[in-house]
Amino acid sequence: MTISSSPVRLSLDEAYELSRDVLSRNGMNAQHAASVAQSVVAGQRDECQSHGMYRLLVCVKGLRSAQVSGNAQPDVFDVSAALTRVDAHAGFSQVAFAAGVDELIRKANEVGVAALAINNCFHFSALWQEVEMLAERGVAAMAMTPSHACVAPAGGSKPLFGTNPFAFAWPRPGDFPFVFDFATSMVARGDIELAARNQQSIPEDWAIDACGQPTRDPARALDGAMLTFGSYKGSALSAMIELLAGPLIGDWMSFESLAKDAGAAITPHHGELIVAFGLNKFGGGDGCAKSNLARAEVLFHAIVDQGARLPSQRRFAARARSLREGVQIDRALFDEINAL
Ligand code: NDP
Ligand code: PYC
Repeated sequence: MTISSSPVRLSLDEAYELSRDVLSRNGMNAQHAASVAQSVVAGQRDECQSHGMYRLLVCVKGLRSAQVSGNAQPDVFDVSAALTRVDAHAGFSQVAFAAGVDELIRKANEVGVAALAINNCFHFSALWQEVEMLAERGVAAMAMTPSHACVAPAGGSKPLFGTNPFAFAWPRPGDFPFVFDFATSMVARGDIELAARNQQSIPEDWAIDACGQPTRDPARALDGAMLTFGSYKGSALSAMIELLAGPLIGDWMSFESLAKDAGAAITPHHGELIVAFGLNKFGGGDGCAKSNLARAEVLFHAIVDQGARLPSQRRFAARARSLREGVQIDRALFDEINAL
């Protein structure tokens, strides 16, 4: 028998059906399975490997641990004219976001600025998915969330912060929105996990080992502490995310999420904060939104005109490729997913 190690190519529909089936067979209801499958396939489609179908492994681990609910029905609370809160009841963040997003947009357009606080969710997804969708629906938006403690504050050597991503999107009429989305660590932890799976070394400035020494070994990095990007600047941003998407919204910080995990190594359990801005209320009101958007275009063109690229352009190009050709998955990962 020949054992193939070549990557597997799937159409987007096949990737979605496989992901949804794996999640359903492991206890998710139809709504959860559809929402989470859509999210991991979007990651795979945009060639964000660390937040693509690889995440099915940890999703299933969480479902099997019975700590994650695959059938929670989120509750939506109309807290004030500008604030909506969703209790995910220990379900995945994607389902909670879907429950609150319409209210967030409505309030941002009515008040000018609005927030969606998601509590009590298991969170693993890339944040661009949410802010990009918000910008496509006409509002500017930012999102942030903690994770599990695995990043040392600048100047320290022990895991305290999560990889704490921050994402922002701005609508561009007739084009993809302007979107950036980054971990406040040097890189997402998922990329170090993938390097460990593939036995690849990592750059020396990503992490330190358990003795506080720089390391290129992903396994040692996972046992040690990751580093923030931009030294003390990324460190301060990461702390801000802990505060705004933690105590401000009454939810766990990364070190608390990790303590609750108690070695189970499942998806982090905490909250998320999303803020949206209604362009029709700021900058002179409704009549000025169009010309304000046009002025923003001058900035984007000036970036590109000097040879720089806009964030997310790699992703959008990958998306176009995947829509044409389907997605490619590492054979070992494909086999592991099938075994689930
Ligand atoms: P990257 O460093 O790969 O990319 C960060 C951003 O910078 C992207 O928007 C990227 O766009 C853009 N970018 C990259 N290179 C350039 C360039 N040369 N010029 C302009 N823009 C550029 O991402 P990270 O490793 O920091 O994070 C990866 C993902 O992990 C994020 O989506 C994040 O949400 C997710 N994550 C989720 C967590 C969670 O708890 N849920 C925790 C941590 C991370 P492009 O994609 O087009 O390259
Ligand atoms: O890749 O850093 C990461 C991550 C943490 C939680 C989800 N993704």
